[in-house]
Amino acid sequence: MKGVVSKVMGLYCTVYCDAIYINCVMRGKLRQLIEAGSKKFSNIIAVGDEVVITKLDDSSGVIEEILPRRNYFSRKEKGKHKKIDMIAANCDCVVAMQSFALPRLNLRFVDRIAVRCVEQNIPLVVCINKCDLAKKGDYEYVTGYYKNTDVTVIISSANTGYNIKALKDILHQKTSVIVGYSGVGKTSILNAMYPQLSLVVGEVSGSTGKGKHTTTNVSMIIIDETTRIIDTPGLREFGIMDIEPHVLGKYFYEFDNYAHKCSFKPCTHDHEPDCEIKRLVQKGIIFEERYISYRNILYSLKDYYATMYS
Ligand SMILES: Nc1nc2c(ncn2[C@@H]2O[C@H](COP(=O)(O)OP(=O)(O)OP(=O)(O)O)[C@@H](O)[C@H]2O)c(=O)[nH]1
Ligand SMILES: [Mg+2]
Ligand SMILES: [Zn+2]
Repeated sequence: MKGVVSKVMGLYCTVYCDAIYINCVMRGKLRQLIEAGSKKFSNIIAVGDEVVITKLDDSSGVIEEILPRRNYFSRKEKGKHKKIDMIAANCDCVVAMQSFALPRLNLRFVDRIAVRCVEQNIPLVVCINKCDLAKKGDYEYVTGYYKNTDVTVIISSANTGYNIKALKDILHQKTSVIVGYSGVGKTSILNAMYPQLSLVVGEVSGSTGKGKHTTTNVSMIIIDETTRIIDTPGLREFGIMDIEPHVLGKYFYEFDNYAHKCSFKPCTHDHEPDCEIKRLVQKGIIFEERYISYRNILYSLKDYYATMYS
């Protein structure tokens, strides 16, 4: 039988199959793979993976096979021994969530998530929550930041209900994964969209503005047969250290359309003369802060690759 992994706990997974959840263990050969340690990934199975299972008499099951993935949403932090963490597999949409305050906005974090989404060809929705706490000019800033990109920006409030229906409509009939810092309201927004869920939400510390990592597991919530949402624990960092510096520009939506006009090919839009991207920044067509963020990521990748190969 075929099913989809809704939760992973070590060698055990919950698999949603024929409208029920089945606790499954992995077949020995898959376990050996895990124990041997995959070279590239820290995990070999992720929430969202489609699997073939055999049901056992006691209503548990065995995972026989992991089916090929359409895509996977992952991160890779700095460090020689750090592997790629697969956060979720087979996603139609990534929702990168932030809040206007508590914790405060940091779009550079979202930029790295955006790079991953372009690389994996997964549409990105940037949801900025807690708009009830926004200050004057905040809305304009976030919408300006992603102008001329393929990103959909939604400003929301789980507390007041603002734009909850709009987000719900976007996520309808898709498998989406919601990611972001702890405390931005990922679980709260799920409850606001689907009050019947009554998921547990947490406090944000008044002194640091940080969340308390209330959600502790990646888990898929099956809304109906076609709408699935993956809630994730708060991320402190989102690394993309597996991306080589010279290809980074390809993963910035609004750069890639114009890069053919740069004199240097490939151009990293940094030190090279006669660069179209730098011209567009000057003309205000590319938002300057996005360009600064790009250079920031570029330098961190260059530094990292230099130390890796020295
Ligand atoms: N003012 C305001 N507070 C909100 C809003 N949405 C959520 N919160 C509050 O933010 C806090 C954290 O919410 P959670 O939904 O637990 O955040 P989370 O992103 O799921 O956090 P983790 O599970 O720790 O990653 C709670 O106290 C919520 O009540 C909002 O729109 N406005
Ligand atoms: Mg949560
Ligand atoms: Zn260039």
